[in-house]
Amino acid sequence: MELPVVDLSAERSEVSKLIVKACEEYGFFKVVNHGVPQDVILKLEEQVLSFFSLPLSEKQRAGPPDPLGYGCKNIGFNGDTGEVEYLTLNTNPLSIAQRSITISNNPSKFSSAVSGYVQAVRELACELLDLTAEGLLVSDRSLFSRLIRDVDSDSILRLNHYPIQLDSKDWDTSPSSHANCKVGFGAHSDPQIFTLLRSNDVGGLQISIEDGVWIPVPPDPTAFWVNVGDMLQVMTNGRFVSVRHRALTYSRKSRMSMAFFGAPPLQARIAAPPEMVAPPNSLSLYKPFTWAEYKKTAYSLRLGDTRLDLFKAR
Ligand code: GA4
Repeated sequence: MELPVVDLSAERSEVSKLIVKACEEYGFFKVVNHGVPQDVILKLEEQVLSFFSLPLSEKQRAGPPDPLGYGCKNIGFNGDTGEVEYLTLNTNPLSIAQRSITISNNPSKFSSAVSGYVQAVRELACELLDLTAEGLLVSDRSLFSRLIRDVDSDSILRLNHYPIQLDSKDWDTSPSSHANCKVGFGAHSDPQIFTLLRSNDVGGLQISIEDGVWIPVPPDPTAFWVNVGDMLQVMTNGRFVSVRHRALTYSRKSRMSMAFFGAPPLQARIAAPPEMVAPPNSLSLYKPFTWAEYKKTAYSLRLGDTRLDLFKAR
């Protein structure tokens, strides 16, 4: 199956239409010619690889995932697990600088690699959200991106490492064979607005459009994959659907991914703008709520639970 590809160097109105179509049909698309410099990506990748190659006790200096910090196998607070280790960081520059002290022996180098990446990827997320608003004919074109640009935005960066499976010597490495695969990160949708994901050249990511049918996403280290999150589903009054996805480990090579989760400030009220609640769908599907309320609910549930149902208007 061909997954949608958005070429950001194409004509603006075409791009905005393509994004809307992709978000309606898949809640997912690939972005090429995205403008994030390769050296910004590689600088972070180098730092992340050296972090994950540290002994466990040194990685644990970053603190337990509460939810920010270093985690290994345990996901969230309600018993979910996976074949993954990760580092989750707040994207605020001061917080990055402070955390870096516990993460790296060269904190200023680590901090500058993370900040440079976050700045470039946040900019890309905002550009994509402005194009989304244009494609949806939402009159306030920066309605979505403003939430992520806000100094109090609760956006986070998650660095994932899916280690090689030591018992995988006779595994089939072709992506179509999942005979020996394990779940790296189980099926879920992202709670935030938009997720921008970049990985090394190792596959494992899958998305699901139809219940129980998983589509493998081929790796492309030069591109970004974008997921619609729960908040964008709410703000488009259900026109976009937050995509269910998961990561499997079936390769002899380890997979490394970096995900930027663009989120609103904690106190922001989340609701669809009038254009999205126009006839013939004049009813708002969801009750109004704050991002803090939604996040709290997400953390009280399991990874794969459909939290949006709890916020339905009726
Ligand atoms: C999924 C998307 C992001 O990775 C994340 C995850 C978070 C965590 O790992 O701490 C959650 C998960 C994610 C959704 C439901 C809750 C919260 C684990 C979990 C069981 C950082 C996020 O924001 O939500």
